[in-house]
Amino acid sequence: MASVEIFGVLPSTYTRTVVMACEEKGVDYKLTPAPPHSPRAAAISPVGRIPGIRHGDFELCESNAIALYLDRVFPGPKLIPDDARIGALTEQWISMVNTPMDQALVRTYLFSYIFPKTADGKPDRAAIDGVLPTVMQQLEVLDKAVAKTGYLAGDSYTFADINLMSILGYLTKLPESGPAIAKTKHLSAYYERNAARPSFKNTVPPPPSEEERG
Ligand SMILES: N[C@@H](CCC(=O)N[C@@H](CS)C(=O)NCC(=O)O)C(=O)O
Repeated sequence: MASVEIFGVLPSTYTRTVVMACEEKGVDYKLTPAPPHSPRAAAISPVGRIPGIRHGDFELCESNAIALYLDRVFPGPKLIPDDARIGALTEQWISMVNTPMDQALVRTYLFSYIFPKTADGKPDRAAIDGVLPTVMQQLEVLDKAVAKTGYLAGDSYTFADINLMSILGYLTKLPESGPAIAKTKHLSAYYERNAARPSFKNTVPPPPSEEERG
């Protein structure tokens, strides 16, 4: 039996981060499909969000809390380094990506393509055009952030990078953000290098279905 059972679906960026975290640490895991608000998701997350995990008799939701737990329970490379400054910088980038950036890059830009609310089901052009300046500005911020060491925090691959890679996996394929990332000085090399990691290659999601909408 797998040590950690993950409830979620791979097209969910947050679920993928937890699966990648297990891969990076060498934790034996099993992914049990559970869309948001399904009974399994709701049994672990009080707000029905994914991912959730079960480890023995312990259940936990929220990707960042799960990463912290995996670090404290399992050996393997640290997802959130112990060093005070590097650990805090890791948390800083997780928060920044998960709040303003997730809102613009994922909930608005990506979702306007994959889950448009338009009458004809076509990408929501108005929403895309409206958020594009913010998308471009955030990509510039990220380009600068990885310029120095090739990582978001310190000089190793942390949960902050895992968290961002999950989103870049989508953005590199969209018509405006893809070419914009390709033109960046540092972010494009960062993406290519980290996309070659087994944890990324082993977790490429299938296209999301409507019920997996986050
Ligand atoms: N803060 C949560 C966010 C999880 C989250 O938003 N997951 C999405 C799927 S990627 C979801 O369950 N969405 C359903 C909803 O927004 O109600 C985490 O870090 O795990």
